[in-house]
Amino acid sequence: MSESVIYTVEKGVATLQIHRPEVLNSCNRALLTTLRELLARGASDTSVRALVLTGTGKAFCAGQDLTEVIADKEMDFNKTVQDYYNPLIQDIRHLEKPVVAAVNGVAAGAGANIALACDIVVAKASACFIQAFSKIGLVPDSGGTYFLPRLVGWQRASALMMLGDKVFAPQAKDMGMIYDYFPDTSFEEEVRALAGRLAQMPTKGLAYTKMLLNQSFAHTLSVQLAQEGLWQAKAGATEDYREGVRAFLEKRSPKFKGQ
Ligand code: T3D
Repeated sequence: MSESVIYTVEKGVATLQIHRPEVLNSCNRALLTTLRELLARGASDTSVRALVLTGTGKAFCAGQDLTEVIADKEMDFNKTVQDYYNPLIQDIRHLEKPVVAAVNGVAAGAGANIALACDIVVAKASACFIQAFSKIGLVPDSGGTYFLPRLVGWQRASALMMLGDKVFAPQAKDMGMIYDYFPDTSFEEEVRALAGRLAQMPTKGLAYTKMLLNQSFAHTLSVQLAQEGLWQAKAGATEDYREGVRAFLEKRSPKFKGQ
């Protein structure tokens, strides 16, 4: 496992910090492999009930490490995307726990789109998002052409992807690209509070909500209504649901266990 991701667990929250600050946390294959291994660790650790993906230093992630691309003259772009980026995005979307992207600085190229694949995206006020691909003649990947138009609408997505303009966190929030942003000075504290809150919630119910959202845009209303019934049956069979109702009737705060 490469040392380019720092993994810590505290109070039910696993934090994955992308750690190649000298190259703005850009991704090489070793880093992408490690990220997947650590997401799997967080997924299987029953003490972990929420995950945070963030970066060290001044960047969240500057996308693909361009020196790796240049160094490898035989590089097969499709294979890199299929073998490294796509599985990472699928892992995030299918991980049965909430994944928060805590965007601590610039998020460019695949770095921006990895963030957008997460369940809740928050950012430092000074952080920015750049669909940098067009500036080097590439197309957006890592789910960018899927998530961005769904988040901000076709026209904005199209312009951002073609122009590669920098979008700072307040503007990103205004256009619905991210959920919220926090002052730089209190960012870590706010992220801890948000993730800590998620880690106390009914984990299975959140996972089932995520699965429903994953399918939402591909379904008709009637199919999605039917799916809601099926997932509601699973949620209604959890211990946390029983605790939630008991706590409501007893007029006390629930103590969810993620079961
Ligand atoms: O198979 C495939 O490869 C396809 C997959 C593609 C996925 C992609 O993500 S393609 C898009 C790749 N990313 C980019 O094009 C972004 C490149 N970086 C930038 O445009 C800028 O660095 C930023 C706008 C992100 C930040 O600018 P700034 O001025 O704050 O920092 P900087 O001075 O440009 O960068 C600081 C250092 O990080 C610098 O190194 P140095 O000069 O101090 O030795 C720079 O070269 C390095 N760095 C930044 N981004 C990358 C990088 N090194 C390698 N790869 C990078 N992506």
